[in-house]
Amino acid sequence: MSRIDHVIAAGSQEVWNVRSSNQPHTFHIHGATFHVLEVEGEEPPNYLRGPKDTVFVGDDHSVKLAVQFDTHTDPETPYMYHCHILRHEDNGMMGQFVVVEPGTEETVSTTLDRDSGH
Ligand SMILES: [Cu+2]
Repeated sequence: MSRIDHVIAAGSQEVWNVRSSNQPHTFHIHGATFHVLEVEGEEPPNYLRGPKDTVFVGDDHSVKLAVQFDTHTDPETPYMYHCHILRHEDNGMMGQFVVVEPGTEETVSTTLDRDSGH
C-alpha cells in the first residue's frame, strides 16, 4: 500500500509484457484498457481481440499488451493492477500506478505515507 510501482504520463500508451511462472493468473488493471498484441509470441485468437481490462495468462505463458492509460491525472491516488484470483491478490499479487501530467513523472514520489493521508 505504501509504494507506487509505476508513474504513467496521462493518455500514454505502453506495451506491457506479462508473464506467469508455475501457475495460471488473471491479469487485471484498473483505470486503463488494453489490447492483446500477442499470446506466446503469436497473434491472439479472435476472442481476445477488442478492448480488455482482464486477460488470462496460463502457467508459464506470456502475453504482450498495448495498454492505453486514462487522461485523468492524480499523482496521489493510485490505480491497482493485480491478479484476479482472490487468494493471489490477497497474498499481495498486486501493484499500483499513478497517472500524472506528462512531463511531471520525475517529480512524483513513489512512496506513500498512508498514515498521514498522503
Ligand atoms: Cu494469480
